[in-house]
Amino acid sequence: MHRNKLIEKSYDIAKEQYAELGVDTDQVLKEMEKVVISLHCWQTDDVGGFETPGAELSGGGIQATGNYPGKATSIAEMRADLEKVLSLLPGDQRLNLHAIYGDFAGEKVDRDQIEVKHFQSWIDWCKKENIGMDFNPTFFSHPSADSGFTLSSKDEGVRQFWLEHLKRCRAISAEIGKQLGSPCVHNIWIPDGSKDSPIDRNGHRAILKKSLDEAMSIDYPKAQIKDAVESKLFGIGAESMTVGSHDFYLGYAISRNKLICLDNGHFHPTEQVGDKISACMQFLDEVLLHVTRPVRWDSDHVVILNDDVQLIASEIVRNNFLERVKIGLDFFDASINRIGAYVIGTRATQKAFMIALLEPTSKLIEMEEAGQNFERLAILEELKTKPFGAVWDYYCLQQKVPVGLDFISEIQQYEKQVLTKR
Ligand code: RNT
Ligand code: ZN
Repeated sequence: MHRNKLIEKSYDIAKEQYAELGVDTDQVLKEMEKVVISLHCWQTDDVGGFETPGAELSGGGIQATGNYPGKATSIAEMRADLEKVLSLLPGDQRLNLHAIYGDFAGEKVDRDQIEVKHFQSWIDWCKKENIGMDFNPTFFSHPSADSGFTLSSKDEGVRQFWLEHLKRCRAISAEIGKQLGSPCVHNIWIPDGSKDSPIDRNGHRAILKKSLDEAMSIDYPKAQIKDAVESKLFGIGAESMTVGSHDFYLGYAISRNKLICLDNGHFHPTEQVGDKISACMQFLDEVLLHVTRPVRWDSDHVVILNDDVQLIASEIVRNNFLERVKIGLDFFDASINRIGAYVIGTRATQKAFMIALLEPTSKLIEMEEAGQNFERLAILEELKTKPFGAVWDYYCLQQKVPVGLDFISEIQQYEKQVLTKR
């Protein structure tokens, strides 16, 4: 009780301090309702999936490292973990599921055979949790992806197999969106590329374009499915060429009216995804984000509140793009408690949006237009030491989720009671 009083008192003081800068913190708390984060299911089990018992992530230029105990090994465990995560997060979330996580009930169902029925229990779970659901075809961890090419393969049999997978995933996504009454963001990422310099880059890109067009020729209402395409610079074992590069997919998304998925682990280290948003928005209706943290060769460390994520959030908020940007997360760290990884990464992303909302943007633009750039910089620096934490804590209190570090003990307890028994 005493603690809650302190949080409220701190908030009142923070409110006054932000008001001096022209920022209304109560309004910011309301605006946070628009920050909906799609929780990627694959941090629960290191991208293993449930196609076969004990499946592991393999191939595709992505890798989960670490062997921290307690990973989810069944749908029931995964749902329990996600429910725990949801209970520790303020605000609204969605579920982002990969095709390898279907409810296959012990049956071997290959990727070109999946149907809505394999995902019905997930749709029902989302209904129960009152959340929306997003979906992804899985073009890795499969023998037909071993050559390094899927939708861009020159082997027509391989290409047809993956094309069928993609078509089915779109049909499943549309049904998800229909049943849940919220458009399902269906994101296509393929690992296609090559270790050494190929001669026929163009050939593979032409095949990818053809495959995508063939799959997209089936029309679904936008109220049910929103297709996104995700680029990458390189992957492990695909260092010399990635078929689905940023140029390729930006062109594709613009010409086909699709979403571009910007994963901030997929660019040259000095490129900023935050800077790309307003560029893409001139030509696209919507953008999907994969918020992550690249570290050296890895593109998928747990998100923390850093400058990259902050610029992404600030650019979205400054330009009123919240309704046009779908926010997904993409990281998988198997070396720490996985529930902890989710909570830290999601909260860090939410914090970045809250900090962005706590900016007196119009005042800063006025200064910028008047050439008052020293004043602009002074305010930006001052904002860094304003009591953001007090607003954040109050938000968590208001949302009835653990404040400050209180989630640590909850996760430790869950680890002791549930995770270590797996
Ligand atoms: C891989 C992409 C992709 C995957 C998920 C599992 O580099 O970022 O989004 O991480 O599909
Ligand atoms: Zn991604």
